Amino acid sequence: MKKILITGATGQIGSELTLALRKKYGSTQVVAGGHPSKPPSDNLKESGPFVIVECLDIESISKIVEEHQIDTIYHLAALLSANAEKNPKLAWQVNIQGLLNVLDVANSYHCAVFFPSSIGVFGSSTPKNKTPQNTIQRPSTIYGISKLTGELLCDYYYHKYNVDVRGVRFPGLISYETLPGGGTTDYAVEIFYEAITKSRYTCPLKEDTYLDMMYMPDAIKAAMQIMEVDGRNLPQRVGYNITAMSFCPRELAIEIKKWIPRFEVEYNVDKSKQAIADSWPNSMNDQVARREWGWQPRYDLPGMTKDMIEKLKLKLGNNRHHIKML
Ligand code: AKB
Repeated sequence: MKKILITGATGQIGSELTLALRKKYGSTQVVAGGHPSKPPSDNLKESGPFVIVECLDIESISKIVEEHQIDTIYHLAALLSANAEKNPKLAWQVNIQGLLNVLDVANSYHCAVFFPSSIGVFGSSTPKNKTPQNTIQRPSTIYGISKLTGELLCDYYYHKYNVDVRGVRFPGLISYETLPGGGTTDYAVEIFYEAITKSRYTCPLKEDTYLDMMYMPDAIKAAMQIMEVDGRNLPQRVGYNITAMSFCPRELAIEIKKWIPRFEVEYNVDKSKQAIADSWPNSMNDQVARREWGWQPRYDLPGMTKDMIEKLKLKLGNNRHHIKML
């Protein structure tokens, strides 16, 4: 039976992954680890063990792993791309030193590790369309540099110490439970909140900026699935390209308008976010993940949009008089 620790459990992925893992393995088997700066929701705290984990303090991680007899760590704590650009040194500390600490603890206590990488590992010299699994990687953002270094560190710990590290390159993630924070792809979540509450949205990216995206249920499925397959079938191990859809803000707005006809988008480009988005692929090729461990997304753009609007409508309650009946 797995005993799991999740770092960054109060974040966008962690808050949903914790509940999904508790449903599968039992609530006492999954320890949610949060940072003091981001308190847990009632649901997260009440559905199983919650601890404060400070990833920059290796003792804090070891203590929890030992006390709870952890054998698997989902290491989600990280700074996202736009925030990382504002504070590159902190991003390096959190994203690299934090990962090194987790890998060292995993090595000492024989834990498996899940490492979430990102489309950010690619840069402007990478082929932009259907970006292959293995290709040119010269990221120009500190976030991308930290994620690419993270992938290499994971490879190193696997080959040198046999630490069972696995991971994927997530695209932008869209969800209704917990807001993302400080990412370049956050617009694809914010747009739904604003569409429902105000029927208007001011987008920080140009209307024709294509990026890979994924609905959270698919991201959770990927994170759970890759940790369950036989490791001998994972020659790539970390940094698997995975994607579910590629769209630009204009196409997302058209899809939302099908449900909220009065919805309007204007564009006020944030230069820093646009530069980051322009350096990332338009779309990734995820054939290697499909072939090696059976990766298969469920949600496309229309399916995700319909579900997001249905779920957010329930969550946000009142302000939904402009929404066409689903
Ligand atoms: C970000 O925008 O920084 C993240 C990512 C694509 O890794 N959502």
